[in-house]
Amino acid sequence: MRNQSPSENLFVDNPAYAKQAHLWEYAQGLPSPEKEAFLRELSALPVECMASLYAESQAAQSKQPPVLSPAGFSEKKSQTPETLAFWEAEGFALLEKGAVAAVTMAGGQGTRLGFDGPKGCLDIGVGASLFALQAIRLSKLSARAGKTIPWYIMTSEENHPQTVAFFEENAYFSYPKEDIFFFRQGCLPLLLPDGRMFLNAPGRMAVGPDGNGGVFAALAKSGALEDMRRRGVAWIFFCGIDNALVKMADPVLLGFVSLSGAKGASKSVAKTDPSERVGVFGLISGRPGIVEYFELPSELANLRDEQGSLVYGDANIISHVLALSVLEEICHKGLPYHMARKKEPVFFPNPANLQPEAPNALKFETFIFDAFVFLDEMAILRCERNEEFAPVKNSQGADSPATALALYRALYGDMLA
Ligand code: UD2
Repeated sequence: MRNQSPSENLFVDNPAYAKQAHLWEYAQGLPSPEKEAFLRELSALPVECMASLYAESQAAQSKQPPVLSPAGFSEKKSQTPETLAFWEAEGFALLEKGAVAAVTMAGGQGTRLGFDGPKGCLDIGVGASLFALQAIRLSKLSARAGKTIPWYIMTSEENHPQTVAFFEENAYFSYPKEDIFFFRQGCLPLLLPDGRMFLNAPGRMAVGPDGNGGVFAALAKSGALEDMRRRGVAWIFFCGIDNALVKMADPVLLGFVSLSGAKGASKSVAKTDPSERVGVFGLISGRPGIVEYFELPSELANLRDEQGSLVYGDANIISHVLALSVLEEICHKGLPYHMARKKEPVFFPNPANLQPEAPNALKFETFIFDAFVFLDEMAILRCERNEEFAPVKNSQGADSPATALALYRALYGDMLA
């Protein structure tokens, strides 16, 4: 099936395809060779997978929420200078051995930002793009360690060409080209509320990146995981592209996890208020995990302890470290899918809606932090928000380039750091 166009009887015999029969009709209206090309694209789409995801999403409304309990954390500001220096020295020893890789997950569509192009190309106003800031930070660490940190950058099908071109136009920000590895994540079709796949432009199926949890399969499939093994990597630092203060491959975090005995660690910051759009750490049915902001019941989001602090107050800032051995286990396991509603132009089927004003499509994605369930323990290091977290999510208001710039300037002034 994968290597040939679907025949009409597939749309009659296979229930998963029957729901997508409108796409067969659309193809019949195309002149050759567009028709053959479209049917070939259709044959490569995971139609059965989408049918089961849709069925699960319809049943999910009745699903019991997870049993959540608070996760312990270590607070960075409570540590003595000697302890922090010890963690940092341990982290640098790993960097000097070449035992650490950095992975930037930059395949998101950045819809809320409204920026035309990959989000990493955006300069929030410091005189360098978000990609450049990460390159500067990795370069400084590599120089201090005397060893270049291999840097793996996840892109999506949609933003891959622009991302690579941006690095080439900027001479890889003086980072050794042989130590930068771009790899594409997978993509999935979006669905209309009735479960049908659709086109967002003439001849173009509406598809999107499969979530930052797609990083594991993409690392394995692209050869990046093998490249890490070949380089002797033992620990992998994961971050997003949209935190202007991210401490790339932070030696303190690396030492913290290496000395903790855990095979994974992550940074948190104290959540500002119950409604903040961040995932929160916790134990989900006793296993390490994070509950995403749009899945945390409001009574838990608002739950406070006797001191008045939020019980689920450790916000995820996407600064994770995982042992390579854990990665090799995760890459062969599936992660659960989460469904979100988003605005997506609909060209076909009718009624066409090329500028939806409200979310009109279902998007399915996996989350990197769902892999934490495979860890017996996740060491959490609660850090200071003003030193570590300046999200760039929205074009205006909270978590915007302007708020991130103010946080950046407060910490670094006019320096590029
Ligand atoms: C993310 C976290 C959330 C919170 C918040 C803080 C996840 C799943 N959620 O929410 O818990 O901490 O950030 O800033 O991590 N990305 C990809 N491929 C994709 C989707 C996303 O590479 O298919 C990247 C994206 O480029 C960005 C990061 O993952 O660097 C997070 O983006 P998001 O939009 O998925 O998550 P967000 O901001 O809603």
